[in-house]
Amino acid sequence: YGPSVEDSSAVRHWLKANPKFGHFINGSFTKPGEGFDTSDPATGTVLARISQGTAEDVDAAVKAARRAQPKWAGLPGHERAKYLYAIARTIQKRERFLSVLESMDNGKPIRESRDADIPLVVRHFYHHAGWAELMADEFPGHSAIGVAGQIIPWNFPLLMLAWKIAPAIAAGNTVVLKPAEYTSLTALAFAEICQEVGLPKGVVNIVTGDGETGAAIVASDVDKIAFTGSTEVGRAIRAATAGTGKRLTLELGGKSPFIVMEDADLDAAVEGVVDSIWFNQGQVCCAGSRILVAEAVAERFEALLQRRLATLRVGPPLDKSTDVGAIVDPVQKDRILNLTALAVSAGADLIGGAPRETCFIAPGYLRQVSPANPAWSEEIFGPIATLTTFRTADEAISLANNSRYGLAAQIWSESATVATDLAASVKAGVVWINGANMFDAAAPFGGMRESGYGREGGRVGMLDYLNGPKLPEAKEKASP
Ligand code: TXE
Repeated sequence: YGPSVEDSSAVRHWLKANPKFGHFINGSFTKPGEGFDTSDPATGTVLARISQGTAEDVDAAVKAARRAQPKWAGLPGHERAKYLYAIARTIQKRERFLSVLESMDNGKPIRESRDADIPLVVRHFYHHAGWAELMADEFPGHSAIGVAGQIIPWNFPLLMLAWKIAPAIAAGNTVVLKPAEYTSLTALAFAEICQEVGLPKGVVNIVTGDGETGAAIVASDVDKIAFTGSTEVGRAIRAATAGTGKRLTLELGGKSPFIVMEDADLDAAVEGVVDSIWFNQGQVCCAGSRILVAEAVAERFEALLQRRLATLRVGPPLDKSTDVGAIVDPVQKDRILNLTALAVSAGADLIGGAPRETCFIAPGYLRQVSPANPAWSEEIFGPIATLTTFRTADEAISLANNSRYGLAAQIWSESATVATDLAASVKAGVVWINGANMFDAAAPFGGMRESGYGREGGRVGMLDYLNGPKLPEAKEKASP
């Protein structure tokens, strides 16, 4: 490792002091129980041992959250805000530590955890501190739901935690959150931050474990479930909560179209592909995984795309010059390779996309993918896009909407009229024009169709953590 490799000694020191983690319940860590190892996917090295949460652990966490909730909700909004500000500030001070920890546990390039994940986490807590302060004025007649059970995936571990916890506690709820089994470490570091800022006991509880622990949270005495993860598990959770009276929001998979019109700035669109499907090794729910390009410019676009693809550096996540890091786990790597092989046997051409050592896969894309190819509809969730050409705008729309999903869409065109007309016809929760993966704490994010329902971020996201009248559209105003 040369000088471009981020220093990981602070994280190694922390892991040495904490070889085994318990759960974070009622303000303290429990004794570590039976569990599993969490590893660095780039090297296969075991980082720590994580406890497998049982139904009893979940029950203890829910009880702690239940006890803490009335007092937490009863605090004036500006008092709750103080804690969110303190959390944001502490994460900001520990940005480097948390970025390194995230990259080691998840495999994402340090440049991404340092420049995208952790700054967005900080922004999310600052933003929601603002909502806590404004609660009484902005949400009159509303009250917190109670205790929220929150289950998150491994692709943006600390950021998904922030998306779930910040609005919930700003609104006066208390939470029991389960991180994904591959990536529990930043959630546990977050639990330490909650202790450090003196967050009242029981407001945030973290129970680690796999899908069984998740199912125990769904079955427990919580008032709401917020889930981000696979469509299959989302469906199971919907069935399990039906008829229970629990509120539910689901943010599930996607197969989002990336539409390149004839008049697009092709260089910019190529950078869009890099940011969209090769960012985070393609493990992004809203990745522009279906590239649809106008036939008239397809050849030129592909030439540029292949030239750019050849410059991407696949390498150690902690190396600051790495563009593409490791896939989160060998299971996910196999899944990506199997889906890609299936697409090739159905007639697609694979450009790039070769497997490398441990959990690495080179970025790539599949050409000549028709809607009959399994790669058209299956979420590969890796650095492999599909590419299909179209002739007219109508055809682009019908291809874009030919999906069971509806999470995001991207449109590349130099004409505002063409782009906004298309945007209105595409079925997606979010449409980006001449841009990719643009997130902000003030902008609600969520899906349509089998991508789920509910929104996270901004005013609309707050309403998913409140009981009370739905606010009229006219009440929409600038966020804090
Ligand atoms: O997801 P799971 P997996 C998609 C993506 C990926 C595939 C499989 O296509 O390749 O899903 O990934 C918890 N009740 N996405 O298997 O299982 C689990 O412990 C309650 C897209 O990792 O859905 C983890 O905390 N919870 C997605 C979380 O659900 C359960 C991000 C997500 O894991 C549970 C992740 C159960 N029965 C995967 N079973 C996105 N939209 O961003 C599992 N869990």
